[in-house]
Amino acid sequence: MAIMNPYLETLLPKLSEADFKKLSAIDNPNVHEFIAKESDLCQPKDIFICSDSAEDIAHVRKQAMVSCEEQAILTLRGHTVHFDGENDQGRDRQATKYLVPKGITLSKALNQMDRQEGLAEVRGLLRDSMQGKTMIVRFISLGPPDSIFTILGVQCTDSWYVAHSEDLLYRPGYEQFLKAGIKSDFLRVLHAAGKLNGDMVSLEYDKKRIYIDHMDNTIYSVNTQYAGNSVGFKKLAFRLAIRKASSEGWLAEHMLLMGVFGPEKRKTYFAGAFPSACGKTSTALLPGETILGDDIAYIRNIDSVARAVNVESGIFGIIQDVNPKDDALIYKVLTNPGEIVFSNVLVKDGKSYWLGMGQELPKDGFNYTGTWFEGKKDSDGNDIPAAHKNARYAVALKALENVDPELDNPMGVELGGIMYGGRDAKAYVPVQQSFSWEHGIIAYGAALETETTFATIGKEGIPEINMMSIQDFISIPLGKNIHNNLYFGRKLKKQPIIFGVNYFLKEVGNGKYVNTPQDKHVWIKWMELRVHNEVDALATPTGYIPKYEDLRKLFKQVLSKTYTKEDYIKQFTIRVPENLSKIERVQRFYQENVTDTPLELFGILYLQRQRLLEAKEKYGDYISPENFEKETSQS
Ligand code: SPV
Ligand code: MN
Repeated sequence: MAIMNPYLETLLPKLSEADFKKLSAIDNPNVHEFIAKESDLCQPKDIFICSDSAEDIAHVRKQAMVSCEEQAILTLRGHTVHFDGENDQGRDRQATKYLVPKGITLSKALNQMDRQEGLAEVRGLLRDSMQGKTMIVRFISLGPPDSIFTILGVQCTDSWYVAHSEDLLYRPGYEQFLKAGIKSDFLRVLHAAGKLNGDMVSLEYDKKRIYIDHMDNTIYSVNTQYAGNSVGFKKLAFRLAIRKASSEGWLAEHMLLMGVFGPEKRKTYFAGAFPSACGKTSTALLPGETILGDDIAYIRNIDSVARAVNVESGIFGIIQDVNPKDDALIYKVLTNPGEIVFSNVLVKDGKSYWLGMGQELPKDGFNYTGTWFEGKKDSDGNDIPAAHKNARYAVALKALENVDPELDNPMGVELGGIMYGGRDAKAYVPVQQSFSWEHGIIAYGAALETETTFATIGKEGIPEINMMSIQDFISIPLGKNIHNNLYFGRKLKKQPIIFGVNYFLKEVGNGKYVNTPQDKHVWIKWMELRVHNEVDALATPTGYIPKYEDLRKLFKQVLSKTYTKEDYIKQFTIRVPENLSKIERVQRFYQENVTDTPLELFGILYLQRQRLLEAKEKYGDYISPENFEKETSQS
């Protein structure tokens, strides 16, 4: 038991005897100080300390319903639904800012403000924000416990929904805090939903603020409930982890982690970086393979091998288009009893519905706009859909039948391959392998182009650079991040093979995708074989691509489909003009925004441009894959 310190003393009146005991058992005055300071600021009526005991977890779950932040979906045991406000349906880039001390600026592309001003503003908005409410305190372990990867976190929130979601999405950390003792470092998150309306939805969205104060390892989030803005351990703590990783020489990435089976049941682990709503979760959930994670990975060099863990232990996934055909695995979980929190779906007669679920939707019901009926319009006169495009589900990974047995391995899993994939309608082929670690990091990672999606608030379909898919979360100079990645690979004895994937390539001249969503399963099986050097590839100006015969075999094996030469040529034609303009855009972005870009980026892109120009000279603007020759070396 810790000695009574002044922080514990000030907290006494807010804590029950049991909660006082739980908190004082943590022998770390910094924890007590954080809670005392934030309680003093937010003035809750009382404080609940969640110890992760079955009883405490059940209490959180129950309060989420009692407070009406969640409602039961009556037809399926364990299902509940939560609604966020109409203006709170995704991550909010405008409202999310880094607090930087005077004299310091991050890369121009990052949203930042003066630290003192930001602290005054956000702490002002948080003042007295929890009056009449309970402040819930949760302790979390990011990454498996007792591991070199573990980072501890504490969150204070006034939302039972947020606290409940954390049960499903994160590993419990209370026991870790008990053991960690006085010196342990931890990330801090303070969240308040702010004033709520009758539907328990944050009212003052114009005062939504999400500020990251890396000097104090603290995140502030106020007047928002959308989990990407409020569950601090998701993308908010991720920003702090990226900084920590950068200073300690490891990588914190926006990546899925999965096991892919090769011949003879061989399993090869892959990490994959994709911007939000670009196929990351559905890749991680491919049937017949195993999942470790769908969103955030920490990667370390352990004995000169790249090893990775999932920071989380659950999925906060996009539910749109989850249907029995495209995402059979998760569809089954979402339509059977079990603990799931749905958000922003349509509810009718005790059942939940979402867009693209493979069946007709009811013509009315309850959704994020309240009572909904077909033809209901928003204030701009646009039709309100039955469910929001960014409607989601939160579920623990252990609820899935194909969760990988190594999920909690404190040493992580060895990475055989890393994929980078964006929403690129025009240039890159569906799958290609880089010529080297450096080429992969630059040409597929740093040059990752995508289009904005519904996962963030604002216009969809705007093309942008999304470096390694962490542009929204990066908290260090962008050039430094590229440098860190290049350097990380150079220190490895065995480098994972880097691949570029593109699920969103469209036919030239019309808006049709050249692939179906199922095809990604074939790409990943091909990548698995390449990691073990078991199939040849063709060397094109942008990377090594599959040979037709190998894909034909794999399409048959994996999808029982006949793969035609015509499809192959359509998908793997190298589009020189589109690739040249891609290089130009990427170069311009880094020249204009990133003063510390490593020179290698320009060198590698220059060589790619030269290769494209040489090929154009020989074969013209659109080059059929049949023109390319078998790779001669693999550097
Ligand atoms: C994403 O948008 O990348 C997500 C969901 O994974 S969240 O960041 O939590 O909004
Ligand atoms: Mn994500």
